[in-house]
Amino acid sequence: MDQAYKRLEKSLPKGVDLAQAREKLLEQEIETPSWGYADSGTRFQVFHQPGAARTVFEKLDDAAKVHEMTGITPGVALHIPWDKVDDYQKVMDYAEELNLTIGAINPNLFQEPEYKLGSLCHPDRAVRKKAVDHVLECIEIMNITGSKALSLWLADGTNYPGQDDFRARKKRLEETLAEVYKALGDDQRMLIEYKFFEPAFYHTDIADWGMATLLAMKLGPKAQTLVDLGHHPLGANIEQIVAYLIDEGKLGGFHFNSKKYADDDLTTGSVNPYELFLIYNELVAGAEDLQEDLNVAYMIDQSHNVKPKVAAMIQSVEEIQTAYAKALLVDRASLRKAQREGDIIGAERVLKEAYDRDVTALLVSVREEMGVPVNPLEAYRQSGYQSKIARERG
Ligand code: PSV
Ligand code: MN
Repeated sequence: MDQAYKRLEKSLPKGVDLAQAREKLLEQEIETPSWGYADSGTRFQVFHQPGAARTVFEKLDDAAKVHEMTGITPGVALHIPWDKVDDYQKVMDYAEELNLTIGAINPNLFQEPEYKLGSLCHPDRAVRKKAVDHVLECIEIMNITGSKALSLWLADGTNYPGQDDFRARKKRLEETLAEVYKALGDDQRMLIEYKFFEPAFYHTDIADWGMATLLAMKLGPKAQTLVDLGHHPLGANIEQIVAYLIDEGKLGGFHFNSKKYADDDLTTGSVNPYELFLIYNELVAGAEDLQEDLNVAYMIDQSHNVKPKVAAMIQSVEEIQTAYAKALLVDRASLRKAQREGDIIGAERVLKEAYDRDVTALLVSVREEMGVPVNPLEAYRQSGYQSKIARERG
């Protein structure tokens, strides 16, 4: 162990275990999304980036580079049909060659003309069937690729008061979801993602964590809720939502990103790193209290419209890893004591102390053990990969 690590260890409050934090960090995994490597934009413009991945295989190449630099991103989430191919075995084999695995499969229920009035909630039975068939196709892809998570997000909703019947839509959704749920294998799960607006602007059919969780509870143990950090109204206390879901055993997954206004899809930790830390604080406390692995699927879901994509992904992974490292070093005994005694300032100070702590020595030690660069973003920027893909991919 080097000097800096020892200094950090010495500076920690009694009872905060650096070696244990190190072990946890060595186990951390975060999935990256295939679509984060491809050209993307807003509804106003897509700016082409030189070297942006064009095929699922190029996306996997980029994901492999992120994993090579960080050591904690072996899984890649796919979006179907954005990543549709004739032979998924080939995708699987290529991923294996790159030391990657296929992560969550995301059905796309928002880009077909038939889905104007919804997909799984559509008033017309034939459109609902088309949507169900697509999700079943995605479960088939999970079976081939070994994916364990079906990540379900619906654009369903209405734009105007009176446009459709809320309760009828809810019933249709319960029916179609139940059909899909039946097709899941024992070790597969359905992650239900919520979002309070966009593209529907009057109501969305799964608007918040309560609705998603109610659906998940009715469906059964293989259905859980997925929290996308960009999908809450301003001011929503996401860390509380996370704590609630942990307590109910219904926290299934995360989509990490960052927002200033709404679903901005900015890179994780860019606007609100303290919120990210507070979320991790709940995750760490929840796992410690329950004394079990929470089995949460951690994924990134953001679009890099103006930042270079691979570098932006590495930057995000570092933000998440840092937030986790800081949360692992919270002095929980002092926090509980302050809470018991009604010492509000003391309790907040415990959290602030952990948030302000420099965890570089811990991260360096973890990265050395994993055999990855101690400064992944810098190493990537020096690696020449960006100019190589720009040259090769045109
Ligand atoms: C919707 O805004 C969303 O967060 C869902 O997860 C989609 O699958 C993803 O974005 C597409 O980028
Ligand atoms: Mn999402």
